This record gives sequence, C-alpha cells and structure tokens, in this order.
Amino acid sequence: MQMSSKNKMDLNELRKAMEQELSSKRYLHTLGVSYTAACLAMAHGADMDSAMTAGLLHDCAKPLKGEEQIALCEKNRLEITEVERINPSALLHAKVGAYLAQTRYKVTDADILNAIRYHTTGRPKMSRLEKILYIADYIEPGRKHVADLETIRQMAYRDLDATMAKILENTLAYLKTTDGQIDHMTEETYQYYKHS
Ligand code: DGI
Ligand code: FE
Ligand code: FE
Repeated sequence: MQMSSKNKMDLNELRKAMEQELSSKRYLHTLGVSYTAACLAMAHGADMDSAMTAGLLHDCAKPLKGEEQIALCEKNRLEITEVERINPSALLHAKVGAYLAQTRYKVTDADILNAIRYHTTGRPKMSRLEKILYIADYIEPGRKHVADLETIRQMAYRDLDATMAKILENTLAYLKTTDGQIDHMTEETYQYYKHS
C-alpha cells in the first residue's frame, strides 16, 4: 500500500488497512460503525469525514491481546488504570486505539482521537463527535440485539444526550449482571447524562 509516513491516510486507505488488520467479523462491525457515524453526522450537522475516520479506527487495537496492549502502554508511557489492567480487552483497547490512530494511522485531529479514546466508557461533557462515535458503536446494523435497541436507534437521530443516557443506563444494568468491573468513567458519564 502506498502511504507516506507523515501524511494522514485517506478514508479508502484506512478502510483497506482495517480490512487487513481486523477479523472479518470485526471489520464488518467497523464498516457498520463508520457508516452509522456518517448518518449521525448528517442528522446532527457534524463533520462526516471525521465521523467515518473515527468509526473506521475505533477498534483498531482489538486484534492485540490484553497483555500486548498493556506492554504497548508501558513501553510508550501511557497510564493504565487499575480497572483497565484487569479488563484490557474491554477497556484498554480504546486508549490503545487512540494511540495507534495517532502514531500508525497519522490522525492529528484531537477530536477524532478523543472520540476513539472514550468510545467504550464515554466521559462527561463529550463533544458532538465523541457522542456520535459512542452511539454508532452501539446501534450499528450488525450489533447483536440488546434491550431497547429499536428505541435507541430512533432516539439517536433526534437527541444525542438523551441517547447517551439511555445507552449508559442499559450498559450499567448489563454490567451489573456480569462480573465485569465498572470503570468509574462509565458511572461518571451516566451521572452526567442521566437527566438529559
Ligand atoms: O469494542 P466493542 O465490542 O465494539 O464495543 P465497546 O468498545 O463499546 O465495548 C466493549 C465492551 O466493554 C462492551 O461489552 C461493554 C463494555 N464496557 C463498557 N463500559 C464498561 C465495560 N466493561 C467493563 N468491565 N467496565 C465498564 O465500565
Ligand atoms: Fe470498542
Ligand atoms: Fe466497536
């Protein structure tokens, strides 16, 4: 693939890179997120190319095993929280993904990098693009069915904040039925959006 080491890659190059790097299942999810993020950007007046870039790259660290993600963070002095260390595959891939988007895929836009970084837990006061990626990841057409998904899909095109609140409420309820430890950021994000 032709690619300058400095210049950012265009959407088609990113798509091809993800097709090579990801499992076919993860690649299909990635395309779904990218196009869903584009639709949400159209509906909410956000930048479509940024939404598609964030969508294509959001899970780029998923092929790395948990211990590889931890090693990469340690080597590059990225801070790892206790809960990320315990759940690297679920939680750390977002932070590592943002790092790879910047270093390997030459993304310089801070909003895109933050959207990738916070796509799993969210955070209070998210930008429009951050909310679009978080929501697109949850509602893309290939996502396996979860409670209230039809309602959430419709809400997403009308009210990003209310949709954040609903997804977070359902995610926290789901996590409480598993032995997955809740990241305080997920809880804080819910507290921030729950009155939307
Ligand atoms: O990478 P994906 O599977 O496409 O989706 P994702 O990055 O949004 O989430 C990965 C998983 O992380 C998903 O099953 C929900 C879960 N998750 C979200 N918040 C938390 C969490 N898992 C734990 N342990 N703690 C959290 O706070
Ligand atoms: Fe993810
Ligand atoms: Fe995802």
